[in-house]
Amino acid sequence: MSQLATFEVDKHEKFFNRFLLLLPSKLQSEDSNRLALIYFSLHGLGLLKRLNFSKEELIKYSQFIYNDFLIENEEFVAFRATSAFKQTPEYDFGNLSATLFALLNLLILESDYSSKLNNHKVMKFLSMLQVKEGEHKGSFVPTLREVNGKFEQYGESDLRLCYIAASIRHLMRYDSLSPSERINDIDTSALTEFVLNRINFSGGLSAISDVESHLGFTYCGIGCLRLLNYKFGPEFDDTISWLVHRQVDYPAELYNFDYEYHQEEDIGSFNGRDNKFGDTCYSWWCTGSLALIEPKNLSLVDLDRAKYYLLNTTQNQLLGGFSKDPDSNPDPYHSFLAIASLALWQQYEDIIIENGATTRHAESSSDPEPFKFDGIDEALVITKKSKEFFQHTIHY
Ligand code: GRG
Repeated sequence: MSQLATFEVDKHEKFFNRFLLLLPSKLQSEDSNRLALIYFSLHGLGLLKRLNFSKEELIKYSQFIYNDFLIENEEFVAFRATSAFKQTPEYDFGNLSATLFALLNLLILESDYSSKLNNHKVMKFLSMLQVKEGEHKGSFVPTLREVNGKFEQYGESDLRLCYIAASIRHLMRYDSLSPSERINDIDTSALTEFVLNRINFSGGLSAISDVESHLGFTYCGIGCLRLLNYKFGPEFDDTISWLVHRQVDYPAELYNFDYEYHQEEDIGSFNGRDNKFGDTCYSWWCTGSLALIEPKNLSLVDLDRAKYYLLNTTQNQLLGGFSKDPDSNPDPYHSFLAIASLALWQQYEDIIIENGATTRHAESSSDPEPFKFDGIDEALVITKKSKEFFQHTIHY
């Protein structure tokens, strides 16, 4: 491993600010993911400790989220994915992931959403989306549609939506209310059971039963359980092992033959499933999952190599940001998750070193002081500052 590349904090700051100002035309089709793109950029800047909005700007941007995305009717409160259909009510519905990203954006914009959003009505939306029977019982669908004046569930369920629902429930503080106060609660036992049933023989989790385990879904299952206060025990040992084996390594003696997925520069990265190339985002989905089960699990992977992959292979030294792999352009999703990973590893550095793995080896004594990130909450994937704002300001 040659010397670690510098972390280009100023360029990353500019990169996220550019995306907040203007989306490239290439991302036109991502309009319905606008709240997610804003989330990656705002929390990315937050982790860099470079979110420097004035009070007026914080209010103005929060107002934009309430005005353009909030849907409130007699039954429920939710956020829409795109304001494009605001004027056409027949297509204008609340969306589960938009609701989560709106709330996470409001937290970092320091808006006390508990004074504006009725938590029972948000939970009503969640309850309406939870699957009540059949093989997907306990899981969630993404949205509702109106048929003959009645709402019905619309879309396919999967583990991402389970994680998103558990996050929203936590943000509505339903886990700190007494059972009699939780008037619109979801069925948390059915949700827990649905997630536990997605664990495959390999230890990884899949979107639906008996299909290939995938790291993104594995994070979502583990994150969902953590947000439901599940206590992880030895039943997750195989999952830990599967997670550790997501890190790509190609010892030359093993790969002297022609192996389709052999790519020297992938060493240290993580892949999403067996026999796939490494990808920046899986640095987060893997090490975030390991930390959610127990932070000392982070010492089971080689974080020196992992850091080298991000800083030297997918960091864009010219434009700022991080790309999916060395051949792609940087984008907000991979940039945020690379920075979230680096912040997580720094946050648990003492535990990692105590348990025998080092992250300090990668830095020589002549290197300048490493950049200090804000902390990260590995369950909600938000800055420590936003988590503190939630704890101190959001009361229901
Ligand atoms: C709060 C950060 C945050 C997220 C919310 C949406 C979500 C929760 C998590 C997404 C988890 C994730 C990455 C799921 C995997 C989705 C999927 C089907 C990936 C497969 O994509 P391929 O086949 O990738 O392009 P690989 O690397 O497997 O080839």
